Amino acid sequence: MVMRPALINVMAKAAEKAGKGLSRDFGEVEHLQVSRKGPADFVSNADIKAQKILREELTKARPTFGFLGEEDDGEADTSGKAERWIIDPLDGTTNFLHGVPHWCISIAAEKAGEVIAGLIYNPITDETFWAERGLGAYCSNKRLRVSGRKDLSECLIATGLPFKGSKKNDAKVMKELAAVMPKVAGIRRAGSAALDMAYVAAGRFDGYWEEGLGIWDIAAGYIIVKEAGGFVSPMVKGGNPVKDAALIATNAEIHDKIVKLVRAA
Ligand code: LIP
Repeated sequence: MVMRPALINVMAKAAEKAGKGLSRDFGEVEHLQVSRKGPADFVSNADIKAQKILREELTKARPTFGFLGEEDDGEADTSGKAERWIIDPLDGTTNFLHGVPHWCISIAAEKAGEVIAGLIYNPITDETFWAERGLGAYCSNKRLRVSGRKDLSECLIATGLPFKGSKKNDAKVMKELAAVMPKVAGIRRAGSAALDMAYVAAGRFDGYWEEGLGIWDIAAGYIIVKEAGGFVSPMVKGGNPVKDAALIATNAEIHDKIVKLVRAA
């Protein structure tokens, strides 16, 4: 039995409480697909309710932390705080909206501008991916290690593709896809950046790249991949993968090859 650090226990407790509400709401979404307006407003409310629960629980446990959540619309309370939470209460929103059971809650703790701990909770599979700087990465109680695949032709790579209204450079993403796709065993666009990164840490994906994200999508995944022995680079040389919310995350063996293909596209 792995002894989880106190900070991780705080994050896990908050995620599990918010996850209960989201799981209940997710059960409702299927019935709403046929409604004239569809479940968009219902899902938006579910997202906001989850963030409210997370904010209450995390602030109760660590009152000195600032809070940056995806649903804050600029009300980020992080000014002058040495430590802050970076939260995506529902990552994989479009999956959730369509009743696709692949979404999660992502919580990162940042101290002096560096991510020091991350937790990604998937209520559908009851998997809690977590890591704290220097203590390794875990899925529930199982130690996580990235895959050992070296041959790109055997690798499964995830990414995020453009969609109406996304903040991506569509033409560049299509060039990246054209560069990577023919060299690998498969590409997956699963719809949750946080789970994509958790899967790299777990060795399920050998690599992942995406741009045009929010810091809340990838902050937790960043530390989990690194503590699982993976490498994370910015999309643009000299950038910051977390602050830019545009990154390439892979196992240790294929990193340089994937970075070269994506950056040169
Ligand atoms: C989503 C990411 C996904 C990305 C979408 C969106 P959300 O996060 O997980 O990978 O392609 O643009 O950012 O909006 O579901 O929290």
